[in-house]
Amino acid sequence: MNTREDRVKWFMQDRFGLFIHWGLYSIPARGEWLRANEKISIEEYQPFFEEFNPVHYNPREWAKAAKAAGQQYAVLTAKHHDGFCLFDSQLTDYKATNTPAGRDLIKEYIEAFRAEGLKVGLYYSIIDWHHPDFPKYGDRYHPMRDNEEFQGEDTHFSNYVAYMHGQVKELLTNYGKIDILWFDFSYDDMTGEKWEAAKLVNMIRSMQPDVLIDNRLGGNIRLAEPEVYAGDFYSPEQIIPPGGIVNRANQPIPWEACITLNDHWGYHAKDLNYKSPKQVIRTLVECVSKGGNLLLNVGPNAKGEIPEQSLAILQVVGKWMRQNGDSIYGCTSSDLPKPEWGRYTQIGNYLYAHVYDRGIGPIYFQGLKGRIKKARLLADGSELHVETPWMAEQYSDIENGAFIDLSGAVLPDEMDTVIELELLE
Ligand code: FHN
Repeated sequence: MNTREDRVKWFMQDRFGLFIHWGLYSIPARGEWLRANEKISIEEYQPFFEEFNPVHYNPREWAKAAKAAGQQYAVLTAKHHDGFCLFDSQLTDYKATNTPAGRDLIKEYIEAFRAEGLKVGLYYSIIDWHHPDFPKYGDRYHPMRDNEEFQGEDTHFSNYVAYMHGQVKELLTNYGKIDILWFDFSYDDMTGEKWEAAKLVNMIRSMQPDVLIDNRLGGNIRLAEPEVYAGDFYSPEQIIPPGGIVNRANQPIPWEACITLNDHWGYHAKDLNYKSPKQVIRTLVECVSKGGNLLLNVGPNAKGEIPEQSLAILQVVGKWMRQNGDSIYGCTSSDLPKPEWGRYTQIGNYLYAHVYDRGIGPIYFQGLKGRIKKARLLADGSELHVETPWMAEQYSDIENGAFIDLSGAVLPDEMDTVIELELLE
């Protein structure tokens, strides 16, 4: 019986993944919540099913872009809240193989990303606004939540639960080894055993014991003895937990922050509010400096193309990762206090100083006097010298501090200049 600690080893090493939100909602191009936000009925949404034909869908290109960005795994929406299945499920007709696309988009994604050496995850919405037995009127989010036509409707939620479990079984049966099952999301009383989550997870573990599961089936992953369905990692969204995530015994637990590149998960044609490559790099560093992962999202359009703006950001991030990936992969938090000029990540006796603020004079390393065996600029491997310059003699912490004088008034990389410090054992 493998443990969570066994299962998450690769996850804690890989640190950086690609989230992909894609489906029928890419056609109206107003984000994946448009049915709920605009109270769109199944009938009003049906034209997008009739039309869906991503003629430029080439997941190998997606995989190459992710790999070049330094991402080590990916998570693609197999089914989002609208209930549309990108995979060839035998339990519904509401699937990509029945649209003009006529293909199993998940099969192609998994084959392509595996071929590029990336691990493959599947996002699966436990919410389903298409299934007839999912609660509608009075539900907190359902597109028909206020439509009195559905008041008193006779639904059989157990039918939906059986359908949901059956689809998860399909995903774990028909596509080989799946590395992550990313369930989304529980709310109000729609949580835990409402989904028959223990039975679901026991089935998952019997089929693919190594698959990672997020914490959105319900339960409390921070308990000393979490429920079987509480998951393998915590999944903060659009936020980085200030001090990382610990359980009730104050022990760090695996976590992954999922963050959009603009302000929407699914494709939104008018949302051009993209983060800069610098923001993405510093977000990734912050996650790792707090013991977590970053799952960075793209929302491909109706043609199956990742937006150019997203690709451009990923390319810049990838260049930085090629030079500085050692300060991310397998790294975690340091016990040292956060320095004024940036952040630390660490793996064993290698401490990585992520310098954001050049400041004036030498870079000051509190508490590291006599502890640094070697210092290198990570990007090019050039030697840096640890020495106490004259001006520090009178005005700085020469008792406990170490100093590195980066020549010049500007940093070699204003996004994040990384100094590799090999510490004495
Ligand atoms: O409702 C979803 C949303 O569409 C998106 O999939 C995010 C990604 O984590 N999860 C839910 C919102 O918390």
